Amino acid sequence: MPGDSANFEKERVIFHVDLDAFYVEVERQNDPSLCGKPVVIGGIGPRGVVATASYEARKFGVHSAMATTVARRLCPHAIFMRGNHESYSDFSKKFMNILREYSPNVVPVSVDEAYLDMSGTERIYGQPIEAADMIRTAVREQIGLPASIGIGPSKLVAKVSTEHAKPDGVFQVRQQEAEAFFAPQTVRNLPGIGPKAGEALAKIQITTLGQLVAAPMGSLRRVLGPNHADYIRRRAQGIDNAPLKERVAAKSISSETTFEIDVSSRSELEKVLKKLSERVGTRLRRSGLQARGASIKLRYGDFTTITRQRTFVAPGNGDQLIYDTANTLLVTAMRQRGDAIRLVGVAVNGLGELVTQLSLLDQNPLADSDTSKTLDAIRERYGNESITRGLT
Ligand code: TTP
Ligand code: MG
Repeated sequence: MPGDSANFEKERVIFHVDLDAFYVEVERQNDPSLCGKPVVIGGIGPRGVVATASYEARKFGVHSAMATTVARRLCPHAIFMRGNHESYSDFSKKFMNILREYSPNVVPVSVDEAYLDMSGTERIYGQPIEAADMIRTAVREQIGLPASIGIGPSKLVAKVSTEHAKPDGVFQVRQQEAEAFFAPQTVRNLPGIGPKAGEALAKIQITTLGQLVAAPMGSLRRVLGPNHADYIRRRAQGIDNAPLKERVAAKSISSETTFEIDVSSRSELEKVLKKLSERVGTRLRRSGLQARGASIKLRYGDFTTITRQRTFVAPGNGDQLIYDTANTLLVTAMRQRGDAIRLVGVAVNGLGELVTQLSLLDQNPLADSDTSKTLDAIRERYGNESITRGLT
């Protein structure tokens, strides 16, 4: 029947659901006097970093990952507070459970974000926009949090649509509209283009996705690498056939620094190690993960490189735990070889199974692959170099 074949060829309906100013809205549930006010959550010490800001504070330019001191300057009248991570995990779990009532295929990608395959649900929930409103209402009524939903024929298009849905809205882009929707956006808006690729593209005068699509393939291959260029170009055209769930090997999160002048002072190395540990810890917690161990990487002046690894007594994701472990490794390594160091790196590993412990993904038989999605989301945000596959 013609109707059936038309149905068969219909594009997928993928929802990307993301809570608005998640940490702030949880705090507002606990303390309604915070509603309507500029609120900044994050480290409040002199070296603290903003985890997130309410939309009232964002108007002043405050955003995630900014130094809190800068945020204070931009928005001095904001309420600054430390987060309450247990509460966020709790809300996250409830949020994911609500989503599971609407689709059997829910893939969490971070604490406040998930993909849902809503293909073929029109008979039950009506048009995608109506279904999205239903989900948003359910989330609002059951846990009090505002959610935004991007709707697209793929994860890629749905995710980018969410940015246009925010705050507290829905935005749908169909496959035939995707390329035109992407064209005026900056290349960094495309998940998959990290800071490094962004810079490399800017050097050849490519700043928008439309320019990327129009550029000669040869230039793209030179800048992005021969294999990656085709993939990125297809994505820039709004084409993404990736299934909702993909199995990827276990990963680690790492951060490293190369010194301009080789360093042999232990206190200076410890200072850097601390910063790197915090960076890694922030990414870990943000993605709702914990680690089983940490490692350090040291490169000496003569370019010999060593890595040293240690398992935590119990899994965790705190900065102090990561730093203490990394520092023990550093001290031991320095005792063995006291030469000046050119590069120092910190990584955490054994991330996979611990998502289940956080209860983010319970009831989900594919927890492992969902973990990798979380990592993908981080990689999309920070660029490929921030996350590497673990060797074990
Ligand atoms: P996001 O979904 O990126 O941000 P958000 O929910 O606060 O705001 P919106 O989605 O409306 O833009 O991240 C979810 C939570 O993760 C956020 O509330 C705090 C935490 N987080 C960090 O701790 N550090 C970060 O750099 C980012 C981006 C988020
Ligand atoms: Mg969010």
